[in-house]
Amino acid sequence: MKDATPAAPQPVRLADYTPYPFRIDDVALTFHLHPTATKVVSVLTITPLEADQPLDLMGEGLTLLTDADGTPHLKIDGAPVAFAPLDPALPPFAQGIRIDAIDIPDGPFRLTSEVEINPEANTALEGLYMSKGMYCTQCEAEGFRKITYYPDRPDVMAPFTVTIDSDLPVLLSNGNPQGHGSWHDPHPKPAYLFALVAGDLVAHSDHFTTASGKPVELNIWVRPGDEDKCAYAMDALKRSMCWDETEYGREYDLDVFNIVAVDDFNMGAMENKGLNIFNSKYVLASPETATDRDYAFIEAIVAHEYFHNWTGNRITCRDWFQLCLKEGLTVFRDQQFSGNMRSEPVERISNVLQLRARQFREDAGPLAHNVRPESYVEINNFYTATVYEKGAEVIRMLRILLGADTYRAGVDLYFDRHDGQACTIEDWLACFEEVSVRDLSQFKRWYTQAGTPLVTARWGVEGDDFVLRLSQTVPETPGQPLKEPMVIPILFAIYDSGKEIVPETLAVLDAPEMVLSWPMADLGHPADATPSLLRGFSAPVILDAPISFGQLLALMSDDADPFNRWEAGRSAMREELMRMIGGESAVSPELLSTLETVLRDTSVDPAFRALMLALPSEDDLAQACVDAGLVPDPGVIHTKRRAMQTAMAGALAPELTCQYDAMAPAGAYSPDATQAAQRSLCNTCLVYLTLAEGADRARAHYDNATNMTDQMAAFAALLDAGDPDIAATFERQWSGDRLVMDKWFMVQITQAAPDAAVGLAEALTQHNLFDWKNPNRFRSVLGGLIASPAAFHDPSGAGYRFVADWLIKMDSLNPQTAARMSTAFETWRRYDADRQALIQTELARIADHGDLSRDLGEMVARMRG
Ligand code: B3K
Ligand code: ZN
Repeated sequence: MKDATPAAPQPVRLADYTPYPFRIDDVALTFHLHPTATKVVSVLTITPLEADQPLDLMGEGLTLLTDADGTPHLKIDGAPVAFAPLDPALPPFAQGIRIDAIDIPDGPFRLTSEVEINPEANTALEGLYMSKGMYCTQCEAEGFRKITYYPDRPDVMAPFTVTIDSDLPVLLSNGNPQGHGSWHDPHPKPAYLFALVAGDLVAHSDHFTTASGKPVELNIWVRPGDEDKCAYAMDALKRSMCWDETEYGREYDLDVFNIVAVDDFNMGAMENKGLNIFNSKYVLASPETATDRDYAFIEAIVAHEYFHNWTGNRITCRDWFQLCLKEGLTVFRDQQFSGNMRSEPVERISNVLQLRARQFREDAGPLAHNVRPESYVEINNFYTATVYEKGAEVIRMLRILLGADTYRAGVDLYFDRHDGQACTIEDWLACFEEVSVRDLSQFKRWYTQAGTPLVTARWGVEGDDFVLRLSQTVPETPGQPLKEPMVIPILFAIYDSGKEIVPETLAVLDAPEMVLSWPMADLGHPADATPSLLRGFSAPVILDAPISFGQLLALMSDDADPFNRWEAGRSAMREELMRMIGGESAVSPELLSTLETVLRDTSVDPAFRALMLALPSEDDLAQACVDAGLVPDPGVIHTKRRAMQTAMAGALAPELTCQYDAMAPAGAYSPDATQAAQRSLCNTCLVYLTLAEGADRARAHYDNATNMTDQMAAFAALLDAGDPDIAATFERQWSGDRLVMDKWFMVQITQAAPDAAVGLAEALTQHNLFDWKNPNRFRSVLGGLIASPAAFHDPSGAGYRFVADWLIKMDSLNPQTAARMSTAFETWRRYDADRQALIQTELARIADHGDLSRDLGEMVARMRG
């Protein structure tokens, strides 16, 4: 289904915000469900807040029904009312309708409308749609307008009553049940949190009693046959409910909390009030079908959506520019939760890996934008790593700067003051200014300036002092040539010969430069004082610190901060790889022996050791080339990275074998962090050992695997080793399991030789199980290729053409999914002139394709610059 939008859609601007001039006191909706002709009856009780204002209601693709006499069914207090299209250049069903001020009563009135919609034809998966015979909805950000005429904006909050008329056995909506198919949600909510689900579903049920003694019924609804895969998600839900009570003092507020798993979903999950809807990938898990990583995602996403009940639902966003108000905060809360449930350092490292891979990449290219953007064409394009992950980093910094207690006091004040409201970043920061009695206006620049700050650190002995000089710059980003200094919390310590000579300290860099110094005498005249900077990654910045290779190896062994220990290892590996990319062949024996020492240290968490053994990604190395003033060659990067892996495998083989054996699973599978950590080290060793010794061990590992984590690791290793039969063997076993087959599609591409991957991806799109209308399956194949830079950037341009062809095709069906995938091209300026020209050709081909969606159109225009 295409959006009927004008050729050049106008941007929406933060500066143009005006409040809605009406209050919606009550919403009563009745759905007569039908796959192709669902009738939606809406009764709105409305109070005008300002005199002489027209009533604007958004609506897209709605057929307004008529009474027997042909009068359109749009009535005020029972009488038909005249209306005009919201945009005079478009028909009323394109964007919405306006009722002239003259036809609006002075006091409260009832507006009724009856519309028809076609869920089966809704391939965009926004609004009311069908997924395998089941009705479901996705309304954030602006999907409710595809269901009924309504002021579909987050600052319009109302209580909803919903009646669902259908023969299907399970009929769900928000709030508390009032009998079969009837629901009442007493908490005023914006329309984007509306949800409806109807289908032949079964529940995995449980219950929870809140801290104040209120019983809550919990259900996870799935298709029959999947009910035995819900236990972990349910456990994660109960732990999340408990955690929010103890850590943030937040209790659940309805009698029932429902989660529904759907196969066709544009993203991970959605926090609809009392009725979370999830991509089945983030609910369903059994040891045989889900990896440890899948379990960790399920835990984090169940928590994330549950935490939105307060940060997002009870307190929502005034407008979509404030999206980070709910998303940054909720990501921070889910990161805290996962850190508490699992290993804090391992979680932090994983978060930073993700931040750098997605957000730093975004910030460095044409799609860079503020954590709080100031204009958009299609809001769905701003559910980005910047809004989510950098938004979470901003809150983490606030907590570091103010301290945990003041942070908690500020959040408490925010909940007290703003419960039931639609708020702004200004409202949020004002709470912290009040409790801390500090001026946060400079800190607010984290919301209003795009780009990753560069912090430069230099140090040395000056006279009788040891001096540390810190400075900052923020790079130019699209539309923002000049930047002001940020407030950057830098946690650091100073080391000398493996000893901490300055304990952990917080420096707040809020000017272009700052100087810190210590009398050498007070430090005991260190011979080689080295700072361990930005501990725990205390700010989302790029650090330029000239730590020598030898000092990096020392910090890799000695730094008391686990994050910086890992970071030192990563920097040492990156330096080594950059030397190899520059033409050197040998891997430093000192680095190899330091890695061996780390690997052997059984006092350290195995998951941490596994992370220490992982090399920077090919995409990281491409950026490292750019930072070093070089043009990255993805093929060379791939070859050199592999050479380093092979060298590590050869040099560390005896210790890798010891650890592989020591980490071998004992007892029944459990997805807990302890066992998952052991498997992660075991399987990391397996990958290296397959490189060193050939495929026999991986084959045995595959045959003996009792869970998907081990099977998948062995499968990937065997593919990498060129096993000719393993893909077919795996397929025979799992062709009936959709989620497992998503992995099968993806991993074949990521493990393929770069010159074979595009051909393989093409062949896989011809496979009878390649259902491109299913976003998970589409992402498996396209995402697999994009995640393999040497293949995607093949000098022939075949990777670019393949992706562009599919973006064009997907755009006509599901613009959101197409637009999201288009970020594959965001780094095009990094590459050589030939690749740039090839990418430009593809971007132009997409842009010139007639009938482009607002979503993909905006993305391509921004990327072309
Ligand atoms: N709030 C949703 C995301 C909605 C995306 C709309 N394109 C999921 C989440 O962040 O929890
Ligand atoms: Zn969220």
